[in-house]
Formats: sequence, C-alpha cells, structure tokens
Amino acid sequence: MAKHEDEPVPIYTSLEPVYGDGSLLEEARLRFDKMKSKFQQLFSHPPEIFARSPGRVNLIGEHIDYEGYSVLPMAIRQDTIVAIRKRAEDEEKLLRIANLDDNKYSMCTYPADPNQELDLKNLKWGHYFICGYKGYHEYAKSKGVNVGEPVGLDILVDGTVPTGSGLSSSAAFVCSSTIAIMAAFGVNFPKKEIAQLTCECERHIGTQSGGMDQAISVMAQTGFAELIDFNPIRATDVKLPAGGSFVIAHSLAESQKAVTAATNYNNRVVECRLAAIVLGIKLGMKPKEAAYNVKTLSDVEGLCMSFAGTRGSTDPVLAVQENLKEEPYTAEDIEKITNESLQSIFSDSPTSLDVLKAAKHYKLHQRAAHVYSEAKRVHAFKDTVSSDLSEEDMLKKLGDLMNESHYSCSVLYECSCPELEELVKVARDKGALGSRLTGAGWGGCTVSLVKESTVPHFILDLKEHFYQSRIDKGVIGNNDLGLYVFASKPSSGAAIFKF
Ligand code: NG1
Repeated sequence: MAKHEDEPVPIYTSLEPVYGDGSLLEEARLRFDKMKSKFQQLFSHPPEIFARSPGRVNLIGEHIDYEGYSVLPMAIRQDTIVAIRKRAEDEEKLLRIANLDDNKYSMCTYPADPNQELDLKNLKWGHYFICGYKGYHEYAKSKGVNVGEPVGLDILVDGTVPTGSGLSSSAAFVCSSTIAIMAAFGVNFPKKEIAQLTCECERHIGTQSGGMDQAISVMAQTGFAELIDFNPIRATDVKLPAGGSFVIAHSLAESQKAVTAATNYNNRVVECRLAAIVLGIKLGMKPKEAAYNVKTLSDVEGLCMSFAGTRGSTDPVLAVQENLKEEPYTAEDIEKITNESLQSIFSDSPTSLDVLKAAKHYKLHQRAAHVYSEAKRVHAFKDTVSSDLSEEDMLKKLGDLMNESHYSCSVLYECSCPELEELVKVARDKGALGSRLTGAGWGGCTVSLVKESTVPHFILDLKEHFYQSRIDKGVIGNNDLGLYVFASKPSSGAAIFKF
C-alpha cells in the first residue's frame, strides 16, 4: 500500500471527510456558504475549487527543523480556506486576493507574473498567497509541467488560525494557497512533494523557515500527531495516550515573525550555522571547508559524537560544552577562527546579511546546546509514547520532557517572553503535567499537557489566573475566550473540495 505521504492531496465532494459531523460540520457549512456568496458578490462568478490547510501545534522539537532534526507536531482544527477561480484568457491578467474579514484585510491585487519580486519592505497579507503562486510555478517548471501563459486568478480567503500565535497561520495560508492554485491548474502532486515545495516557497516572505509547519499542514492524519523527519521529508503517525489532552493557550503577545526576522527567527538560524562552523573547525575541519560547506548543526553532529565518544559519552552537547565558550562571540572572535569574513560566508543570503547588520554578538554555545538537547527530547517523547509505561507514568514523563523543552527554549534559545513565562507558570501551578511555549515563540501560544478529565477545570483556572485581568482591561472580550484557550485533538491535513 502506498504511504499516505506519497499520495496526492485528497479531493472531496462534501465537507464530512474533513469536518466530521455535529457542530464543526455546521460551522464549516456556514463558512463555505458565506464564502460562496461573497465570492459571487466580489467577482461576479462562483469559485471553481476550494482548498483548506490546517494550523498546527508543535508538541515538542522547537527551532530544530531548520537544523535538519525531527519534530513532533499535530494539526489543529483551525484552518485556512482558499476559494479560487481561474479567470478567462480575455480577462485582465491580475491576481485579486480578497478576504472574508475585509475589515482587517483589504483586497490585494498583484500582476499574474510568477517571476515578480515581493516587496518585503512593504509587507501585505496577500504576499503569502504570492509565495504559493511563485512556488507552484517554480516547482511545476522543474517537473516539466507546461504552465502555459499566465492567466488571472480570483481568490477569496478565510482563516481561523489566530495570527502571530505560533500556530502557523502563515503555513496554513501558504499551503492552502499553493494547493488551490495547483488544483485550479488541474495538477496535484504527492503530499511529501507539496510539503517540500511549500516550505521553500514560504521563504519568499523572508524567513528562513524549516519545513515543520508545511509538512504537518499537508500530511496530517486525523487522530495522530506526526514525527516529521527532513531530508527527505517523511511523516510517521504517533498515537498519543488517550488519558492526556493538549490545551493551547494564547499569551496575548503577538509575535510578528516576518517583521522581527533579522533579530529573532533568522538571527537564530544564523547563530546555529555559525555555531556549526566553529564546532566543525574546532573538531578538525579546515576553516574554509567548514565556512562554506557546513550549513546546520546536524552537519557536524557526527564530529561532536566522535568527540563525545573519546570521553565515553554519546551526547553531542559535551562537544558544545568543551569547544564553544559560554560568553557571546563578537563577529571578530568568529572571523579569527574561520579566517573568512561573516559577510562572505553569508554573501548568498540577503536575509542573513540583514541579521549580521543587526547583531551585536552571537551566543553560539547556548544555541547549539538547545538544538542538540531538543533533538534528543523529540525522540525521547516518541519512545515514551510507544513504551509500555503505565498511562500515569507515561503522561508524567511526557510532561517532564515538555517542561525541559520550555526551559531550553527560554534560557538557552531565548525565544520566550514575559507573557509566555507567566502563562507557563500558571499552567503548571494549576496542574499541567507539562507546559511550554509552542512554535517560534517571542509571543504566541503555550501548549500544556493535562489529564483529559481535568480539562474544563484547567481552562477555568487559566481564565481566572491569567485572562481575567486582561479581560478587565479590555485586551480581549469575555466572550472571545474560546478563541484563545482550547483543548485540541489531532486533526486532518490539507484537502481540496470540488462541489
Ligand atoms: P511558527 O510558530 O509558525 O512561527 C516557526 C517556523 C517553523 C519552526 C518554528 C520553531 C515558519 C513558517 N515556521 O513556526 O518551521 O522553525 O518556528 O520551531 O517559519
């Protein structure tokens, strides 16, 4: 039997396979009906096709996908839906991108040229669609698919994944856009290829993202979290213990990943590469070879393991402890080791050059220690889930691993913020077995593991001890709490609808 990741995105003629029955289905029906009538009203035609792709919560494995290490996310029910119609050849060759929430997102118009450059200094929400548009054309060309002359597209978007929350609204948007475009052009690729292509095309927005979000959004299976491996992308179903539930809670600090890329997300990608280069040189590589060939910490893991082996250990963190100083490195410190300027090492990556401009120093020891230890925790989590521990012990162990992950993100990787710290503390005080920031951090959500039977009580506790003061100050409305705190079961991945 073909593995599900080798199959194309499923095409459904009804909503049930994705939205099940009951209230979720009712909500979905209303959304699709609204989209159909708004589409007709805006573009004077009905949409031809819909594509949807979900957000995700990462259970463990933070900031390691771009270093080549496996991660363990699950899809959530919140998703982005893209309705699309290919415009006739005699219609103007424009991409008109509208949003159901037109108060917040006004219509964006772009030329139909797939080679257009995105103006990153003037970030518009429609840019995420263009990532998919460019990505589809680049990929189709590389596969020898005749894409023909550009034609215009009419597009309407509706997203329920909260933005800037670490739940990957951006990947849900890029994946649903790419899949809608593919479907409009009458092609479909295996899910694992779409996962790879959407990861690459989201980089047009200027973040050097890893592939976790797109992979889970495209390849998720109802009822399972997935262990996602990279190079090549693969997904392995992970059944979570029935007695535990994952509660997602928003810290109400919004993290604007694309805007802060040079000092936050891309900065960490650059620091990891520098840490890998310095480790490579300290462990015997020629400086020039390390400077230009070493891209990620996984590239030098073998050297770190050999080093650890000489001291009777298998832990690559030992090599970090003994070869990278804890004090921050200046650019000059690193250039003395590499004999190459940082500018020339990163000359092929404009977004990395932006990082160099903004950075005062580089914390190589801490970033590498986080990455290697977090990579181990992902496998420990997966092994725990499939072990024969009692459910009680299993949940406790999983919670401990989540707490360790949070500590590492907060102290070594410095991607937390005061609101996330407060929320994690409240969650643990109120009985969470484990609680951690999820996604890129610097704001956004936490994920907490709690016993299934205690979920309603736990949510009430979070309301009382974290949200109430914010409700009183008017930061969020009392009735909106359900948007910011909810328990989530593993949901299904991307789908196409043709009614
Ligand atoms: P979010 O939480 O969606 O910003 C980002 C990256 C992931 C991963 C996590 C940190 C994108 C699209 N996603 O996720 O690849 O690196 O941060 O683990 O940039």
